[in-house]
Amino acid sequence: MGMNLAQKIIEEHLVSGEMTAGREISIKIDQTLTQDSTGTVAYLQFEAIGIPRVKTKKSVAYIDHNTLQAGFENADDHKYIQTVASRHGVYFSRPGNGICHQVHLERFGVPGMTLLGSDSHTPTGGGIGMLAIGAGGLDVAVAMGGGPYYLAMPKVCRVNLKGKLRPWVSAKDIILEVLRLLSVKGGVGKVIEYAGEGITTLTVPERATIANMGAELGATTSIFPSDDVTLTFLKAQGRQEEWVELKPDADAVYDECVEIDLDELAPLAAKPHSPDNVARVRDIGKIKIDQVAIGSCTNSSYMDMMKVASILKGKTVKPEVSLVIAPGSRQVLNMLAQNGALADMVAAGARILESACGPCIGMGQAPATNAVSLRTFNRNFEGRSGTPSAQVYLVSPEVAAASAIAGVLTDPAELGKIPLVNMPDKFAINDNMVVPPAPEGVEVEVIRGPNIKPFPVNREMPDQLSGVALIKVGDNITTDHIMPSNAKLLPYRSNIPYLAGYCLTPCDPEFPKRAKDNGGGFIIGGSNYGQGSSREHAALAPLQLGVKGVLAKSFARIHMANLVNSGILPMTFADEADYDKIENDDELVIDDIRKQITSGNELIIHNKTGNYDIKAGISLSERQVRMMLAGGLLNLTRAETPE
Ligand code: MIC
Ligand code: SF4
Repeated sequence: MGMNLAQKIIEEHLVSGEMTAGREISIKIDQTLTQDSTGTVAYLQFEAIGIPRVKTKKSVAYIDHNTLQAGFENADDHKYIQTVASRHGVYFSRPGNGICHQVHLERFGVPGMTLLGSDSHTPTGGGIGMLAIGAGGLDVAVAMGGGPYYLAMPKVCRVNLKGKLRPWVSAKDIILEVLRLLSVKGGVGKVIEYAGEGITTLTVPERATIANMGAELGATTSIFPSDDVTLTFLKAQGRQEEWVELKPDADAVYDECVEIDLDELAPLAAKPHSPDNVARVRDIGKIKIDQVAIGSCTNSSYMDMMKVASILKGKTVKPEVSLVIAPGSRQVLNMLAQNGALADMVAAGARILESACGPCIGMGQAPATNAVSLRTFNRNFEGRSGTPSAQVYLVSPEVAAASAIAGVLTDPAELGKIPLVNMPDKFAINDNMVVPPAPEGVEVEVIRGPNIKPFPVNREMPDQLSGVALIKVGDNITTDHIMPSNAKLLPYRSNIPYLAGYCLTPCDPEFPKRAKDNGGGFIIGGSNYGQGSSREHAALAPLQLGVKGVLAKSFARIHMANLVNSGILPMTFADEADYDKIENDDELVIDDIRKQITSGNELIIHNKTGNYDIKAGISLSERQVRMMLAGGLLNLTRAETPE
């Protein structure tokens, strides 16, 4: 029986386990990446593990999220990351060098290698044929130390692309179509593997756009083959020697198949407030817009920017619209500056931002009250832009630029003939903003600012878990709800005690106080609880507040792993009708919890207030059970690492 591409790479990296879907496996990690908003805690954890030098083939620390320096905090964190990276063998990509995923694709990604990143959009590397996975910072810290990465063996879903995109339809529309078909839960437990004649028409950056936003499907990752198109890209990046051909066997077997006819696609948009709320731009109609933001790790490549520049050339942005553009990397920005495209953008009235995440994570450019904002980004969760009343639509760069000129949501086909934009034969290569680690790391002094506080570590699991139901939330709660991130809060990513004061406040402003007053307790969730980012702060902040367990209808992959890593018990309703019965402030008791979680995959929770029992499922591997008993991954790693 033939193997698909995901299986081939997994097999080549398999450290333990059986490659049966759903079973726990562990794989060797070749490369890691961190960014600054998850990086500080990841490196604090790496230091706590106590391994002097990273053991990966390449580890890179990027500064791209917390670049707004309204106080000393972010700059202090950057200094910490720079020095800790140098000491322990990690390359450091300086602020201004670009968004981690874009830069990694350009300069470091290697087909066939595994990449683990402390950011949920790490799967962008799938565009170049990597098995690239997003994870919590602690998992990345363990991988930097040479430990394998544990995950459930994914199912593999083949997305067959037929035909060729029509003019003005772009890679963003392909992934929006996949989201429309599969939904934000549709990828959970799966790798999305792209195949079919249609992929040969897509460049590596276009493939990366698609792989990137596979994160919004909840997928473990997404991957494209490594073919001639990949070779052309690597050549243009001066890295052709890193190319290998990678493809599925001709008789490869897949768990699921979906087909998309590229000729049929039209420009699409994800409407507020979910990336799968997708409709045709023409069907949504010419709604008036207030802001257009172009950039992010989804759509900030050279080609994306060139398309935008050619649409803007000689035009003026509507007076009612604020257009901001953040090219994804310094390489892109440099090339735009050299060939004059940047001047076309500026002349049209675009506000140019530095090459960083910026507005995508609410770091500036929060829209006006009730504003309609078109963004080429990947997430439009309510409030993520920094303005709770804003209406954010996710679109392609072509739709964004055409709309900025028109002042209303516009199908770019109305502009007529599509401008010709070609992939360059050679990108402008200059790695002088990547600082290699010190050869003798021990001599580097790690500089820690006053905002860096110790992160919480759980205790061994007691025999009984008890506490009140502190909050009951609905379906698809994102990590942006659990641990909001915006320009005001991001500087506190290395100060969990402070950050915890904002935990779950978009759902209930009183949550942190109630958790503290009750000495912790339980969170009751709906389905797909914890979708979105990889931030382990969404587990560490609840831990800081004494949360002991989360009882939900289902969980998103990375968040569930982060809960277990923190020693917070994720449980699912055996009977979803119990979700309706349970109420805020109900007192819950789980007796003999150590025994219950060791002996099976179901446990009994007693609702003392209602005087009834609830059956809950626990889906933990044998290793995760040990982790829960030890009070989290750090405790387990310390306990199981020989002196
Ligand atoms: C995001 O897009 O939500 C982030 C900010 O990049 C996060 C990481 C973080 O919270 O720091 C992610 O996607 O993992
Ligand atoms: Fe940065 Fe946005 Fe990409 Fe997250 S999704 S890495 S915030 S650009």
